[in-house]
Amino acid sequence: MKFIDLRSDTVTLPTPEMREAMYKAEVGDDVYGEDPTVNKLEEMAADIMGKEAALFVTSGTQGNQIAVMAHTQPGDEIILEERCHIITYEVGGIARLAGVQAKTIFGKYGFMAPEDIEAAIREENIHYPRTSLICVENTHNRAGGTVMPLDLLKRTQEVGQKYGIPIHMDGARIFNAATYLNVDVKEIAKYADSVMFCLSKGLCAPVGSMLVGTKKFIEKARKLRKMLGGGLRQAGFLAACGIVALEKMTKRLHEDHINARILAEGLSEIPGIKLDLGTVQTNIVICDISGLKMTSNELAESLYKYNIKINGSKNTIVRFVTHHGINKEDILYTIDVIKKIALR
Ligand code: TLP
Repeated sequence: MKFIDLRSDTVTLPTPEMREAMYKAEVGDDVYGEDPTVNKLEEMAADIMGKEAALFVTSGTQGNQIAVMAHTQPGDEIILEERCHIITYEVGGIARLAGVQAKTIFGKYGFMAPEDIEAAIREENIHYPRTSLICVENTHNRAGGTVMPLDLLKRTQEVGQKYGIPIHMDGARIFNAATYLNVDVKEIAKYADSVMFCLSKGLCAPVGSMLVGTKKFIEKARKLRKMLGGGLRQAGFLAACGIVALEKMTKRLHEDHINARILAEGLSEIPGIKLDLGTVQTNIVICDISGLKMTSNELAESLYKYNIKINGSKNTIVRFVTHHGINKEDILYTIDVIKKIALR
């Protein structure tokens, strides 16, 4: 039975080409640096992002956590947007693993104003922690897959440089951002000292993310990855899929963006659903269904009966994510079903 799975782009399955690449992959022990396929993927990733070096990590969460640990010392403070993934969905890891505290700032569309970042940077005072990192998320997941404008990124970088504070970008969906802006991904990555991006979301690889930065940063990150149990052995089987992801799958993301737009426009016409079309820039659609007098858990349950999966919760905010496994017919069917549920 086919399900239309709009819970996340993490549900994407490896393509036939990836399965083939896995079968044929040349592998070795990556902890010894001897897996040729992992080495190739890391070189490719660094090159694509315009950075000196890259590290294959098990997940986006691991990449972000390693980055925070590598850039900071326990007791430091780091600046992040209030709804970002690191704060919302990483199990409090920055407190537990890096031992840092968070200074969160609300940013319209998920992007902190450079003046607010500057105001939040601590001056020297015996009472204060040291501000040692600024994190940005691009695209911003909980703000609706929004893309950070390049001039805002540049101004954020300038604030970091003025105070000697590095910038880490959670670029889990950085290729969606590059697709939306129609720029080379380097044009985005150049504004951050380190970037984490995911192979296992819209790009369909089964496992893995990349962390990129300077050689020195990646050396430190490699050791931290080992400490966290992320030193994989014959990881080339996974890296082989990552290579296909980077060579092929970054070029089709506009299809997901078109489908998200169709879904958003369809939903925005349903009475009881509130949706800011301005936030629908990539493959994520977030709406508020409070007007339907149901929670998102209840909507999820109703949709499941029609073979549509979304993530539910006790509140009324609903997220839909389009990806390689979703086509236009799926989207039109989903709009029809939600209309039916809303009008009943
Ligand atoms: N996001 C997942 C869930 O964790 C919420 C999703 O379904 O969207 N940064 C961003 C911006 C992300 O959206 C995610 C995954 C991650 C980091 C973490 O990646 P993984 O899941 O590989 O740890």
